[in-house]
Amino acid sequence: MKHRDAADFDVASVRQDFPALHQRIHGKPLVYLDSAASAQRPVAVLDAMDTYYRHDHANVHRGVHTLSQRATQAYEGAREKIRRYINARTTAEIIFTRGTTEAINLVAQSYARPRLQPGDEVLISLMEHHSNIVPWQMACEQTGATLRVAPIDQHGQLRMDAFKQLISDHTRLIAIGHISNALGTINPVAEIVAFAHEREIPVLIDGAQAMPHTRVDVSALGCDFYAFSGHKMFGPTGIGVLYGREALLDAMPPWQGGGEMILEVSFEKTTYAALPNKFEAGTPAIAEAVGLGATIDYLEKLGIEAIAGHEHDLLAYATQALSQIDGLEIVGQAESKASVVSFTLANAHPHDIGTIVDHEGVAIRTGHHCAMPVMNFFGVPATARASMALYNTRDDIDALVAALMKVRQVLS
Ligand code: C6P
Repeated sequence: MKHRDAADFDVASVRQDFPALHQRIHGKPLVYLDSAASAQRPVAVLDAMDTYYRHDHANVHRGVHTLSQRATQAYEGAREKIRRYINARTTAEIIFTRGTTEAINLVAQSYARPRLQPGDEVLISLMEHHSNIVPWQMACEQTGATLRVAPIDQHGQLRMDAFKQLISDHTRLIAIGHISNALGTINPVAEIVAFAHEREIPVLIDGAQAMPHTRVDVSALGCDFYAFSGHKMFGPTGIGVLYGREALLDAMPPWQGGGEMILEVSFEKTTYAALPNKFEAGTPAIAEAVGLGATIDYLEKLGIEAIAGHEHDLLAYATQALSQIDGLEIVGQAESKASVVSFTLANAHPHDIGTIVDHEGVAIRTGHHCAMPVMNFFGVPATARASMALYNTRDDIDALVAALMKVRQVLS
């Protein structure tokens, strides 16, 4: 994807859109550097959800009354916005889920589980988030299939040679993260899909960390499944999306039963609704879908290429500034990276780092980032992670650096 020049991006005006950023923490201005865990929401998203609840709320797809029709239009309108944004062919391919985790579990249980047999293999990589490991482990345990794990190198890059070698006649599915949450590495997903499809192997992409940073065009990528969460892309929690190719989704059985997903029910036989409803049992997260639709409008207004340009500048600035700190090691130095910097600081446990910088108003995440195999690979129990988004500034990085100096002072 082409970046636009960072100078084109009016970050001061963008920051005005995010009320949560304008507060003091322990008496210091908040510096929010934890967007990879969950991003903040712009007013446009908060307002869309508020307006929906104040004026349009009713259950969807169920009533002929006006409010139910309005709610249905708002909910289905959000689905159409998402379809257009990621360039899916039809709204039948856009399944609302609770988030990335639920989307991956849906594919593991409804696509993989009925197909996998002993001797079959699912291929993932070592840098996956637990949400793109455990569902496959479970499906493999349930079926007798084997989970294969492609290695990474010391820079935190996927070893493509080894990855390709691990693909065999036994590989039934590849599940790969678009961007690593623990390292920031951007994986060559288009190359992986092309290589896999030459061998007729379907590919699921975990896009949780990609949607806030990069253009995602599922038709251009050609992937079979793409999973993401609303809350990492400035939308609400409790909503996410599974994109799936219609032919695959059509052939999959529903994974949860209940209202919404049926055509006809009798005690003898139940028939299922058409896509996408087949996979949306029960009353959905309507306001959250509306909020996610508003997020898409917001991202389209700013332009993802301009956002990426701004973040590219922040990443370079942060990498340079943090590297100057004595005893600080950046974990994950891939050539192609999103605006995530994981690091360790000599003689400081990441949790102590997180607590001390919080007292300086700086929010970062510390821990294993739900990527324990990555921590094991680099031989660390945990890292500190600063993750930047469209509303961060170079001043935020300076504040982090100053807070880390405080850590050194306190712990020395
Ligand atoms: N990563 C982080 O701090 P959910 O929780 O379903 O919205 O997303 C799960 C998930 C899946 N894949 C990747 C690559 C992710 O980064 C995440 C969530 C957060 O890094 C919370 S652990």
